Amino acid sequence: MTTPALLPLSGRRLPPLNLGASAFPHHRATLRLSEKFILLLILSAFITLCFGAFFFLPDSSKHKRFDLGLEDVLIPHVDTSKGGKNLGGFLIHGQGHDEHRHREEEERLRNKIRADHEKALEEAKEKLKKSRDEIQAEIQTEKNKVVQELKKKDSKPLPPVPLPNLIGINSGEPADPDIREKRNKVKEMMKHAWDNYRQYGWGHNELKPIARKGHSTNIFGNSQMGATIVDALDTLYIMGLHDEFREGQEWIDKNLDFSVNSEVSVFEVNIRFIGGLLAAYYLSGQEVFKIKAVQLAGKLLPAFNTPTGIPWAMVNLKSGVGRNWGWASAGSSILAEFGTLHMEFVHLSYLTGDPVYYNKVMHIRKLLQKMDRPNGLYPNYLNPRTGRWGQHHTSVGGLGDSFYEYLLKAWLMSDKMDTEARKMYDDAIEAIEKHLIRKSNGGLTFIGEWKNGHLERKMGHLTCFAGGMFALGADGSRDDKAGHYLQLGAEIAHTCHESYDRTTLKLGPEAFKFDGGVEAVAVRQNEKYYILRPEVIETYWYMWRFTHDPKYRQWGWEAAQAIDKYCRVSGGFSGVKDVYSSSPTYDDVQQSFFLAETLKYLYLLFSNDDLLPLDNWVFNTEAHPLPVLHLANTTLSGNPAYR
Ligand code: DMJ
Repeated sequence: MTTPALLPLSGRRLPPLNLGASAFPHHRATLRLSEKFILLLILSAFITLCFGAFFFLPDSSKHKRFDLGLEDVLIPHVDTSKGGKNLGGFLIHGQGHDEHRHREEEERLRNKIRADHEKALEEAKEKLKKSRDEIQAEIQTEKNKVVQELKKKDSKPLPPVPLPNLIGINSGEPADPDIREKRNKVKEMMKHAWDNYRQYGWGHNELKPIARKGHSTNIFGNSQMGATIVDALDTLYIMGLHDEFREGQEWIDKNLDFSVNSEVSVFEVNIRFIGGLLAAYYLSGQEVFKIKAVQLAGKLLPAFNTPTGIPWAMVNLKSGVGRNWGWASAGSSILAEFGTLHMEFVHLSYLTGDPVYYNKVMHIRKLLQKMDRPNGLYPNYLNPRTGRWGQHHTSVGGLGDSFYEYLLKAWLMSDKMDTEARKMYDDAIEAIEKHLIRKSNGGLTFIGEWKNGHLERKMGHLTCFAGGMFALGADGSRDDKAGHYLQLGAEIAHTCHESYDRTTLKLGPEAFKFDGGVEAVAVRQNEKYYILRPEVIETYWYMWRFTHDPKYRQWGWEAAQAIDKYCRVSGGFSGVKDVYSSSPTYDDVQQSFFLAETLKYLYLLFSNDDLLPLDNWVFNTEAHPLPVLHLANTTLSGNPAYR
């Protein structure tokens, strides 16, 4: 019987090879030469091994015992009649009797090896009878088994950790019908954003609401990591959108895979994915989120392999190779990126009991503490190879912002135990007030940018988050200046509201100036866009929580209405290119932070304060709530096993 020759993968046809009837009497071999060669090699290696084992087994007469895991030496027994001694319930046999037993045992083993050998030969013969497809299918099955095993190993439950006090995750319903209605409207907007993403962009990072398809940018690398799903989870949860939450959880469980050849932003992945997963874990208690967060964190760790330990901006999740953005001053890492890892990394150490994450972020802090700061300011750029500052540019907006935020929040998150972080925050804010914060001619307080000894009188939308930060840091401030910082927060909130109010759409531009008669207005065309950013609403919410001044709810409602009127399209929500134009064009992107932050802060603004109270929760820079860790009298690790 002959079978047709197989076509090798290379496409070159090889003649069939007959291994000979003596080796395989009933079958003429029809495998490729290379396959046969490999099989023969394996076979001969196996035979050599068996014979080797057979002849070189230890000689039992020279040894009192050889332990093959058999019960030949210590046998639980109490019968002492055959010359053995009973020691504590185990019988130790006399020597003559032993030798006889060992000879028998040796014979038994020889027979076993012979039988195994013959069985293996039979199996190998069987294998050669199979077609190439059958063999490949078997190999694939084996591979799948290994992958499954690895997956199981990877998703092993982590050691249980006592969860911190999770207060206020299901509350916040306002009694006032007007406020309730506004809150419901925000929830409806969330549903519109989610449903359209669900329908047109599911699994993609973001949505193009006009083209009605998936969207992504280089911060997420080149793979579909479902950024919107992960970013939106906790908002869905607090809004009580539990079916949607479950859909997201299911997608994450089945599809979120970090073993991809994709170069991602360490900062963005940390704040959106790790922050989002951790918050979802704390709110829902579902292990899958914690496991995924830890898996992902493991993939980010190679980014820290730099001469200084200051991480690269980007890392390839598969290879672990890191690098920095081409545009960043002389190959520098960015302050707001490497300085915005602390909250998530401390929680990772808490949940896993593994100090590796904590050590990484504390190393960054120690390094920064040792460095000279021009005018007490932190420049935005730091070279991870040399450990020297790059261009002397300081900003509380883009490139700097969340570094300051995380100093304050590290202190809050540690139940105010991390006084080192608080001191760094106080020092930094003092220098910022001195050099960057000014009042415009029209009386608007603004935060400018410091560029090589010169103050640029321009403020970014991103900088508007600082109003909320000043208010949040007021309590506990140096020299008891709580009133001063709450006031500063209110002034920034007012300025940012003006930047919205002075536009046609009542939505804020990306950046606005305080120069030559211009007050809180964008001048350059490429700074007139609004991309669904949260910072101004974020500040309204913090100010509302600390003052309960109704104007903050009023301002928040104005923003919500403007978003609904000008950014809502039938396929979701889109950014607009010019907030001063009465017929705006869309940028056709529904940013994941719109669901994570903008809509969450709006919802919280129209909820009672008992929803995620600030004494118990600290929001990461992507608005993902993480619980305060009450670490007094304990170590960082929440797991008693590590204490
Ligand atoms: C968000 O991803 C985060 O708030 C980040 O800190 C900076 N800005 C965007 C939204 O504007």
